[in-house]
Amino acid sequence: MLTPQVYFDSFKMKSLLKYFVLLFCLHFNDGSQSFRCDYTYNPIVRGWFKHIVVPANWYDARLRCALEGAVLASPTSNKMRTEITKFINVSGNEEACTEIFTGIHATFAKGAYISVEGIPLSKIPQFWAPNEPDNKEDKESCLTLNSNGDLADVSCDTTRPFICYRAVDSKKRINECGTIDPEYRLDARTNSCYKFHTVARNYSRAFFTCYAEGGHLAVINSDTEATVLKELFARYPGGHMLGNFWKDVAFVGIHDWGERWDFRSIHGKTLVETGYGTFSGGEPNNFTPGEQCGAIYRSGKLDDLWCDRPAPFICEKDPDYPDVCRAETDE
Ligand SMILES: *[C@@H]1O[C@H](CO)[C@@H](O)[C@H](O)[C@H]1NC(C)=O
Ligand SMILES: *[C@@H]1O[C@H](CO)[C@@H](O)[C@H](O)[C@H]1NC(C)=O
Ligand SMILES: [Ca+2]
Ligand SMILES: [Ca+2]
Ligand SMILES: [Ca+2]
Repeated sequence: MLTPQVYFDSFKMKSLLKYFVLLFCLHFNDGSQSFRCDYTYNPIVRGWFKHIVVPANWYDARLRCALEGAVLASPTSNKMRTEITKFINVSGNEEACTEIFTGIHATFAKGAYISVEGIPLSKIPQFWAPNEPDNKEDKESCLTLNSNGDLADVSCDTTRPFICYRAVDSKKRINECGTIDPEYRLDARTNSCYKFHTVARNYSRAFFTCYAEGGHLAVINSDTEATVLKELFARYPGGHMLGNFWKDVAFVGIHDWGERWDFRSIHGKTLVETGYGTFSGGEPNNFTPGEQCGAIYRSGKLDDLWCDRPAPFICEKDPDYPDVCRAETDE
């Protein structure tokens, strides 16, 4: 690759115009070859891998990768199979942890196996473990890969470690919020980034979603930040949200941690320490059958809300976390 130093040495011979063209190209590649640093770039498959060692069921594994901006990795080619298998061998020691979930599944229709990217099983190199596939008791619709590179069908509700994969995509750029997700926007008043989720989820799922995106449920640290969130909420009228749920309240990062009425931020501080504790009139009211999770009304004021019922929610993200890494490519 042409470094700026090398370039300056040959500058005399080039026109100013070419210099700017080169600068533009370097800058463009910079965006296209960058991704969050918790992923490792693999030049052989021209993509990024992350090994998630805490076992999850297949549905959570798929969602986690998707929310991180990747896909649940599948051995869709011989190259992918070899590289994923190497990854298992390097990272897994225990016998039980050397089998991972792949993105190959038949959760839409029994027996109709496709990868999460939509590649049918018939186009994928198939090496099966002994006595597999057996669709035991007609309950196995997700495929695992072991450290020999062999597949097996297992129940999607069992848990396995897994690998997320992101192919290099020159069209997607890392934005000012340090993510490829264009819905995160920086607010200069707080120097934080925010995303309003109109797809309603319960508190646990909402927390999971913000976490996977590299953020957390919004923690309101000042009156100013409450105003920022109030303005954000105003951009999403109820008519823009699909589904049957209450559209004037959105989950944020406060919770009673199982201690009724003792609301704290999800980062462990009291609301006073956090910097904002203004509840709406009559709230918190612990409305039947009990409200232990925190939310804001369209007014920007706080409410206690049912944890298990879906609601829209707001994620907050530090523009510098997770770090963004540039791939060592020769382009
Ligand atoms: C991974 O390890 C297994 C045995 O532990 C071995 O059979 C297999 O060839 C290894 N795969 C790679 C890609 O190194
Ligand atoms: C939250 O939603 C997920 C996904 O729909 C569901 O699996 C989980 O049981 C729900 N949790 C609670 C506490 O309701
Ligand atoms: Ca099986
Ligand atoms: Ca904040
Ligand atoms: Ca309430």
